[in-house]
Amino acid sequence: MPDEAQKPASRAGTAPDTSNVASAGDRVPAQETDGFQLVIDALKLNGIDTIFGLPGIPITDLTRKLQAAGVRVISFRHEQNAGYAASIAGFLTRKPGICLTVSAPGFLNGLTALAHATTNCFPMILVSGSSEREVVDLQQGDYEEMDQLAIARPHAKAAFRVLHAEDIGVGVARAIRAAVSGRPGGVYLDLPAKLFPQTMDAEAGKRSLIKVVDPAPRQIPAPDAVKRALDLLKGAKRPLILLGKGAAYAQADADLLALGVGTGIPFLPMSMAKGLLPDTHEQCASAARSYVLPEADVVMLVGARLNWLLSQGKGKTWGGATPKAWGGQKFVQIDISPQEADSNVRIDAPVVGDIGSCVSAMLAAMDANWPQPPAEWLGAIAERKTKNVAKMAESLAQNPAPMNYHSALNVVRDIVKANPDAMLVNEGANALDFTRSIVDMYQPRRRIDVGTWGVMGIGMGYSIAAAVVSGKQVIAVEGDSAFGFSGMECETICRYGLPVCVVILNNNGVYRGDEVNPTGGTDPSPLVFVKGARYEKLMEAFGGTGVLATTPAELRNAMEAAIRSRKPTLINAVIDEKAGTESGRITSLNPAARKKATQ
Ligand code: OXT
Ligand code: ADP
Ligand code: MG
Repeated sequence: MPDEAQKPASRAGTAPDTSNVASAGDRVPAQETDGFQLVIDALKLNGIDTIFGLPGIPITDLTRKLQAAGVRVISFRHEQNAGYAASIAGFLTRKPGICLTVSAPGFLNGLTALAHATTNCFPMILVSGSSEREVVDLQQGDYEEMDQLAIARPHAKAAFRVLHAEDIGVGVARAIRAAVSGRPGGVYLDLPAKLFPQTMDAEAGKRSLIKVVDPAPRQIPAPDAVKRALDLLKGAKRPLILLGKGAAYAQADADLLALGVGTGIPFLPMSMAKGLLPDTHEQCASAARSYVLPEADVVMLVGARLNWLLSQGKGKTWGGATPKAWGGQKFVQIDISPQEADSNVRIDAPVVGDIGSCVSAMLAAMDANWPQPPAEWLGAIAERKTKNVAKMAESLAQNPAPMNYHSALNVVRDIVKANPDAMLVNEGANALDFTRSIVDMYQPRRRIDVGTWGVMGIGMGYSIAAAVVSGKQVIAVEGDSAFGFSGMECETICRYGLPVCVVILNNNGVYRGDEVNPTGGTDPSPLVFVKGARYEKLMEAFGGTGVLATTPAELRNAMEAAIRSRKPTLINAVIDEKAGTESGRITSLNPAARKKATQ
């Protein structure tokens, strides 16, 4: 260990504000470097060019120095939104998204997003400053005292703390590898305040940094596993390919398309896999979902887990006789996690590896005369699809006043069709579920939403990250409740001048806006908000454009103008407050509603 690094770092006291160290940091002698600089150098060496965060003790100076060093620092109004931004940046780029926070409360604000990243298999690193270890461990009441590492560990794929400047290189390298290798996830990196001003010899510091080689190594599937899967698919009478967000993350788009088209097997995308193959593709079975799941005899899952979103692979959704009964399908599962198979029902042909390698191995092993699925199966699906599409077309053609979800989303559907490259962010309950089925997606990784937890609050963080990392137009379709979780980030959107068009489907409440207080008291129902709230003024307050839209024509004009101008825009689309249903399409998961339904 170099002598300099062994020196006890100068204690910043119980309130270790290093924000004054800017000038002191600048005075680090040329032959020396410090913790601030090593963190920046380690990140830059590994291609990190953007940080999402919120400054304060002890990382204020780190944010300044990162910016001075050419790293883009996107500064948020709340750490949770910065964390969601980092998580989706990781999903979109396959590089760990970095969220930088202060200690205890800032760390906790970011922690939800870290857990969200782990749950959704997104690579993210939450980097938090922390307080004086010795004081924290003796619980002597430090400024923002908290044992952050211990708290982060159960919510992260891995958690590390760096105590010495010469270990920064290893700490950052370990965090990057843990986030992106194998099944991606959230990683916590704890950087105590007194690490930053620690100095060491500059040359030794440089040598201590690690540029991670091959951070997400390919994982090649075993040839016999590939053969087993192909044999099962080939023998199927009613095969189905189910695409999940792991398939979108893998960025193996051309091979997936080749596999889909080559086998002729109908495919069903989970919400964030929409667009991997266009929703308008003739093999897309989205409009026949409730038909294909119970009817298919062999289902190949590609980067999708049989969790609650797929009824754990059993029960009525899959044709099982009782809620827990297996429907009789056989499953192929392509996944990078060897432990995923059999987590709910038997997987007859697990294919363990990265999706890119697995799909290309399958393509290579398929013979030229691969049989197309039986015409009877394809015909039955087409029939169901035609029926459902016609039913939807009928609803979309109506023009009620006030607008309902269909008439408003019919506009969004047209705008997305005309701008297939735009990013669509989506949250809410009815606002989520109707958008998913009404708005077709045409390109991979263009739809990002509430994910595995069905979490509200991702809206503005996702929008900001999507605009920042892709440079594309963002359209965020938001329930009015959902928007409230991150609405203050409209200021961030305006501050950075991002091309984000927020459309709030405003029905005055959670699910519906027409509930009343059963006691007749003056407090409103817990499910409703101020009637006729003027959300558009929030964007105007920060210099963006705000529009109140009460008709589809007004909504269309406002969206077109937003996309033309690329100016931050918020459109408050007024929806009939009676139009929604409780919990959207997952009413059955709601205990009270379930009770009512069975009474
Ligand atoms: O086959 P059938 O006949 O069944 O028909 C299906 C398809 O075939 C058909 N379809 C089509 N037809 C024609 N053409 C096309 N193109 C087409 N495509 C599909 O349509 C139907 C439906 O298809 P779908 O959607 O594919 O199928 P289905 O059965 O719905 O799929 C099942 C699921 C489970 C995969 C799907 O439903 C799904 O992905 N669901 C996700 C649900 C979810 O995550 N919801 C969010 C959570 S709800 C609740 O928790 C909320 N909270 C609590 C809360 C949360 N979440 N978080 C935090 C931090 N705090 C609190 C809150 C507060 S929601 C919420 C706010 C709500 O209020 P808002 O104001 O924001 O929103 P509003 O409700 O609008 O007021
Ligand atoms: P969805 O919600 O869309 O069904 P899930 O989040 O449930 O998707 O599933 C994603 C799955 O994809 C996870 O099991 C994860 O291990 C897997 N996965 C993520 N990235 C890859 C990859 N590059 N190769 C293979 N599997 C992956
Ligand atoms: Mg609502």
